[in-house]
Amino acid sequence: MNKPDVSPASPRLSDFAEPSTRRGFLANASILSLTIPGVGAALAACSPSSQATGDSTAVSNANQAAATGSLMPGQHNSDSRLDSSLLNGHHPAASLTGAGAPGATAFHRFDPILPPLGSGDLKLNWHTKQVAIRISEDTVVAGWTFEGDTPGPIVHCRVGDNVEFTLTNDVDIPHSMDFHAAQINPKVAFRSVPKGQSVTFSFKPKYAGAFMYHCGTSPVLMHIGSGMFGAIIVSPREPLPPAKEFVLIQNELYLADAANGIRAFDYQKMLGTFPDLVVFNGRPNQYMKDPIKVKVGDRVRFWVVNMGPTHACNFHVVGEQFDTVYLAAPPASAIHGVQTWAVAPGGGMAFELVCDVPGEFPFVNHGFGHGQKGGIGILLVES
Ligand SMILES: [Cu+2]
Repeated sequence: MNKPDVSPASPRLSDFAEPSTRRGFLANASILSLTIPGVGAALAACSPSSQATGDSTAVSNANQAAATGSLMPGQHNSDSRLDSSLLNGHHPAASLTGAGAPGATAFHRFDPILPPLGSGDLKLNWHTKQVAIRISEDTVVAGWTFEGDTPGPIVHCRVGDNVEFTLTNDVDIPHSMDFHAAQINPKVAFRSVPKGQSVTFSFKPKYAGAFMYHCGTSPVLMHIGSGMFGAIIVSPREPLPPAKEFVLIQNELYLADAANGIRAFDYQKMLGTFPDLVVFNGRPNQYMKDPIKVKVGDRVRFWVVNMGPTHACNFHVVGEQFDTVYLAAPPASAIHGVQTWAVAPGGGMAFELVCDVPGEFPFVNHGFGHGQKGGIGILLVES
């Protein structure tokens, strides 16, 4: 985790809105229930109708969830798909936001397929955007993003490729970019940039692997926790065995109550480390409803990256064993015959399995307190 040289002002609710839509976004979002010093005043000044919920605590959240009875489903079925199917309904901590979120993006399934390699060097020109994102049928979140979605775009390159990256900040809050695949002076490359300015840097990944990228602007917890992250997958120069390759990015969501249909990210909850949702690729249970499909005989390679910001991803596939897990840069550090392996926050690893039999295989965070909060999907192996 880098520590940028620039110390931006404390983020404000008003920072969330583009100038042209500031009033509307304040009315709709009224939300950043942050308890960073100064934010409360900004809230009050900028949004008289806001419903500050900065006093949310893990305890009250637990009480709320318990009050719904939703953490005690009282259901059991020996079929793992059916067990996990209780997640297909409304999430315990997700208040209904329904259609009352004007301007929100339509729900889309985040494509987990690893993008193909390009012809060589990469030149990326990204912008920061603040977007109300529908992450499920009933939940819209107020996202801080790279390129308008969370996670941001999946980057795929090879060891030694030159990655030239430019970040332009279009919003009022300073932002930055920290690529874990880079070896570079963070004080220069990963510095925060204010609105209207850009930062450009280049790097050549030295190691293969699944790497995180994220905004590193202080407080980093809030910028990651609000959606500013993604994955860069670095393939080795010598190709790995042919496989169907997917990227799974785990992150936790700490959400304030809905205000006008939109749930802000709650910094106080982030500090409490008791998430409302733990998800793969930004949306709870999306691969339960629309599984990842492969064929019998396929080798599947999951590039698993854990954005955190705080908890581990204890990756496991029900009914399968990992043929190979690469503890570090593939193809080195391979271990075989693995049931579960933890990916640390800020870390990433490659997991391979060979689909010998057809069926529905749930991939889960086997820390089930988190798996039950949305960190689960289905690998559908078809004959
Ligand atoms: Cu940021």
